[in-house]
Amino acid sequence: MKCFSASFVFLLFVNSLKNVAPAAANAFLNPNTVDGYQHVDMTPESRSGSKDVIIQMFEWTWDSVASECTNFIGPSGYGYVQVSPAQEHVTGDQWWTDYQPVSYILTSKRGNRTQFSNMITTCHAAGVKVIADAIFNHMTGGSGIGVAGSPYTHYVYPGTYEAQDFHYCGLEPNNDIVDYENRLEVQTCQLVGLADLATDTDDYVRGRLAEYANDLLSLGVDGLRLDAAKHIAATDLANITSRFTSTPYITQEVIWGSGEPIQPSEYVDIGSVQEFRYTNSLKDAFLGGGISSLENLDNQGWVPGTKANVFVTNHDTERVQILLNGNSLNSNSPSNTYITAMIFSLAHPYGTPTILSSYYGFTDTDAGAPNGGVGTCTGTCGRNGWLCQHRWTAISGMTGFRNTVGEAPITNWVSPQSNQIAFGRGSAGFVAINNDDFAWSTTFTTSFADGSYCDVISGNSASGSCTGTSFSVSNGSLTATVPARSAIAIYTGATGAGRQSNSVSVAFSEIAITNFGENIFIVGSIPQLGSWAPDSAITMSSANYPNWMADIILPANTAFEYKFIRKEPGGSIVWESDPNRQATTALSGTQTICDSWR
Ligand code: LAG
Ligand code: CA
Repeated sequence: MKCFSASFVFLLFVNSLKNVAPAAANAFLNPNTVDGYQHVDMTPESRSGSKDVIIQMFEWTWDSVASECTNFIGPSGYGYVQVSPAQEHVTGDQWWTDYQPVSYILTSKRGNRTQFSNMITTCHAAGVKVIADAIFNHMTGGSGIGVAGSPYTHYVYPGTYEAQDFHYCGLEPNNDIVDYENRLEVQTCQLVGLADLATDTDDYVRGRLAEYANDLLSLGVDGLRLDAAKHIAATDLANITSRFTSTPYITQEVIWGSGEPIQPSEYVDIGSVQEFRYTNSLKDAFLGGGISSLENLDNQGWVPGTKANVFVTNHDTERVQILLNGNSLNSNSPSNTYITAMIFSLAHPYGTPTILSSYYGFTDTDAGAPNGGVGTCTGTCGRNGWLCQHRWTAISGMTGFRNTVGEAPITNWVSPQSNQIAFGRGSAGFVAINNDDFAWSTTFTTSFADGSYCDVISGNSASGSCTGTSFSVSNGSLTATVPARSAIAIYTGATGAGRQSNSVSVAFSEIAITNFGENIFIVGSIPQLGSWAPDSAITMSSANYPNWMADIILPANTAFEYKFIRKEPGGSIVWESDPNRQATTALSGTQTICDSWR
């Protein structure tokens, strides 16, 4: 997404070349010799080839991130992992203890300095870059002993900061932020009671924060996510980042709020900015506003796409934090909208997409990582409470799509209804998203060469065949049925014909929190799933609780509907909420379907 800035600079060059001899002008106009624009913004693309997709590995331990880089993340083509904060923090089971730094010793719940360093080496070897979450705005809200053993009190962190290094804004009771329409208050008072560093007046503080960042960079960290950036004046942040010993990718958390004076655009010269208006707009569009409004996102007054870091949800919005203005689609959103919105995000050129990979935790928004923080995934599903969104078929498939289409513009956009959109990316990718409750059958116009392509939403290409649906393109025409509340996507890197066979083995996995004596079953529209009769529902195993699992042989290439039901000790049955879930079996082989109770 450097198109805008590139062509802008290009025009400036053209204007300044009017009096230059033609040969020299051509040399200037060759993009390979016009170096200026290529390095002005450190978007992930410019640091990572075409691989720009970031996975936020929320709360994963360093050892488990390292294994996952080798086993899945690298081979799947993701560009970056964004990991949870590495510095010493306060103790406690809650995930948010990480956002209360005690010292800059690199020991956290997720591992020590050696493990952190090894993770970076291992991920780099797998072709994956690492973004660290760094906290410059504040220290803790109280007193105690940190996870690495450092004692501290609110405002005194021996060896790191003394009381004189903090703001005492004097504008509100307890110096805590109340009024988000007051710039000075947002930047010099305390965010939820957290001791606020004097990043404006205290040169020692600026130097110490740069030293913390430079230590991370010295270990090979490729990028930084700057937590609570809105709470630090952009000029202060620019001073701190100017002291960095290398030029990492930077993404800044500047949560836009209606009526607030501090604007995300103030921070674009420092690096990328997380565009929360995108997050909110996707939620509104997919939950009823209509997705046809999402064609051109670079004209909404948001930060330019070249500077935007975007996501369907992050760790905060998934937990609907009160600190946030508005919220997001989440894995328990209705009608498959969480997945279709992520497909959109990976298909659309606006911004650099981050995919959250997280854990089941919506009933307790404070809950820390399951399984001691050791991330576990099998096949395309999570285990032990983890969701492993980065393993879901559509997400890894669309990452391949994005890597292939690169910066190609949107082509062949159609939207016959407000909840049906389809578009190409140059001649290398094509996606159709149906956010209606009924199937969409039509013939699309694409810029594809004739051939047989794999749908990367229902499967992928393996050994020259498609494990899911395949589509043929002839004279640019693609005739397809896009299932209700789903999508289809093809790209030139995933080709093959579908193989016919009679049956497939489908591994169902449903995350459901149950009480003792309750059991989860699956029931559905086809005889193999009990033809909707609860008495004929298929038992699921709780051996991997809270994943309830069943491997069921189903007829190949068959559309069906299903739901999970909970049978209670007294014999009563609780059904999942409407609508029915829908799926189509693959043409052959095995298939995994991952759901969570709704
Ligand atoms: C961010 N945005 O500006 C993070 O994305 C957000 O997740 C962080 O808040 C916040 N900055 C501070 O880094 C999280 C939790 C808060 C939690 C805070 C500090 O959302 O709930 O506050 O981290 O751990 C917690 C308690 C508060 C308490 C505070 C201080 O929830 O009630 O006042 O700790 O003790
Ligand atoms: Ca501040």
